[in-house]
Amino acid sequence: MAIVLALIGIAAGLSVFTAMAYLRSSPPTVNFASGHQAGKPVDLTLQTVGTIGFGAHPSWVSYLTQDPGGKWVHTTLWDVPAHTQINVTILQYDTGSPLRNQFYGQVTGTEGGTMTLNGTVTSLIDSNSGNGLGHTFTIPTLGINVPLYGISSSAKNPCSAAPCTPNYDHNTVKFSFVTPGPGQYPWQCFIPCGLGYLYGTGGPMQTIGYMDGFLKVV
Ligand SMILES: [Cu+2]
Repeated sequence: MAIVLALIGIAAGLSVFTAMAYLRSSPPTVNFASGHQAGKPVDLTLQTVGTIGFGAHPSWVSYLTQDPGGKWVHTTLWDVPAHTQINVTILQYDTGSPLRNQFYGQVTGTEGGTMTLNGTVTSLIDSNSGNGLGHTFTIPTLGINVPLYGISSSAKNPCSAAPCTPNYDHNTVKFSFVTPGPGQYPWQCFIPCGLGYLYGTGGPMQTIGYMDGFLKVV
């Protein structure tokens, strides 16, 4: 009886430990803040892909982050310095669709209220024409929204697994913004791109490392 009880106790302990380890696990944070010289802008390069192709959910859409060494990391968490200009480049490899809420077709909160889409200055995308939007880059608490134009659904050379390289069909979006004081600012995509989940808003739309993350201003 004592041995059986001890074994049950050990099994219960292991189950709790495993569950906690899972809950503790989180994508890594890419550090753009340490060694930063005051007054210098920070370059933040991201990509958005239709299928990540590896990890726990290989079929999910995702963002990826390029670390300062140039390596692509599957994460949406960044440490950035306060009161600093962030020059963002997003390589958008996914197809698009019309928006449910046209509000997210506007560029807001960026320097000049604009972005460049493949080099052309733009402040609005009409998602009902052309390829529609693949994703958005949105930081609600800072009023920042940037719509990411989709690639053509008949693109000849789409990327099927991340990290994608620029020889695959993509759109290049660039914009800048200035970080506020220290704090954690959640950001996310507002296109319901969680295919196969209720209203497209589950799965990758609810998971840090895929379609949402934190701008950690330090
Ligand atoms: Cu998305």
